Amino acid sequence: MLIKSRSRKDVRSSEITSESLWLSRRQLMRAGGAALASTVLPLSSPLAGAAPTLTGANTPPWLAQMLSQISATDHKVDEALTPEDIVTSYNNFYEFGTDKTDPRANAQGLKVSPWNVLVTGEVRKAGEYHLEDLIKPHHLEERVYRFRCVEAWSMVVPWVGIPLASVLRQFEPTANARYVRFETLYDPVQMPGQASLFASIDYPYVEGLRIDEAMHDLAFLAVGLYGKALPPQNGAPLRLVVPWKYGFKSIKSIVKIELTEKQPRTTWEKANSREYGFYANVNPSVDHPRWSQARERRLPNSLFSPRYTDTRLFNGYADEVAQLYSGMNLSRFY
Ligand SMILES: Nc1nc2c(c(=O)[nH]1)N[C@H]1C(S)=C(S)[C@@H](COP(=O)(O)O)O[C@H]1N2
Ligand SMILES: [Mo]
Repeated sequence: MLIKSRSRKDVRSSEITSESLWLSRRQLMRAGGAALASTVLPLSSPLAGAAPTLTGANTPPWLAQMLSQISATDHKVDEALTPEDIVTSYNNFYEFGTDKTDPRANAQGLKVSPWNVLVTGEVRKAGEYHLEDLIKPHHLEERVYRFRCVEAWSMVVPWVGIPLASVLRQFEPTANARYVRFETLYDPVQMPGQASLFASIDYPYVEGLRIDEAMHDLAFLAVGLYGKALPPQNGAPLRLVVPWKYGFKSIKSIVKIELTEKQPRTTWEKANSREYGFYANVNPSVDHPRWSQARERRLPNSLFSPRYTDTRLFNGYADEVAQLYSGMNLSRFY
């Protein structure tokens, strides 16, 4: 994860959707969802046919249906949302290239439906699941989380999904399950970054959590953002969101979930364990070997409006998660 100097075009003002505009669109969508729910229209009806403007053209019907009934929750922050156009155009998804604009340019062909997730290891209900069978038993909720990359930029994103714990419980973890290991799709035909001879990391991308971290209510599996299905560049159709950890823990396009007894080796730890640890908890007083973590740039920013803010311990979620790490030396377990 190199820090690259970015040009001001990354934050063109024309790309910025105002929060009020987004909110009014959101209300429209809720209204549409309520209408759908009360009249029980067949999915082939003209009204359902109009849905793609709200949910995205490649959204499978089961997901479109669930997205029309998102429940809001208490998980909000008192900060402005990062505009949707920034969230979906300034990305890290090395499978599609290492420049921030590469994922949006190169990921649009990713086939996200049907999508299977292999569940293995220390679970009673191992097997290969259709994504919809994992998601449909639940209710989608919206969670507005701060999102802090190890590269010292941050966003505020309205994710849509379900708590990771609810999904993990479906698999009935055994008493030996002490960690959860996640894997991204490996498909060099669809993911040109995986075919590159100059790939800077090993594929498939692997991430992991301790079981108590994974079971924490804030750990979230996202299938959408801004009320719509996840765009490919943001990790469609299923990605992890762990708001108190650096962004690289939030693995995208998950095809495998394994419950393990031993701590999994993760991609960035393998690439450079001195710079990227397994825990990767956001911590302003533990610097990256090559830069300070004391502050962050809140996107969208520019040369003339850098929008620096102080980074907070556990990204501002210390009240919720600090007890997971009581007694641990956070400089040693970074
Ligand atoms: N498979 C995969 N997952 C990934 C990455 C990646 O390169 N490949 N990048 C990570 C990093 S470094 C960050 S900051 C976030 C970025 O998520 P976003 O593009 O949705 O903001 O995804 C994380 N998940
Ligand atoms: Mo990141």
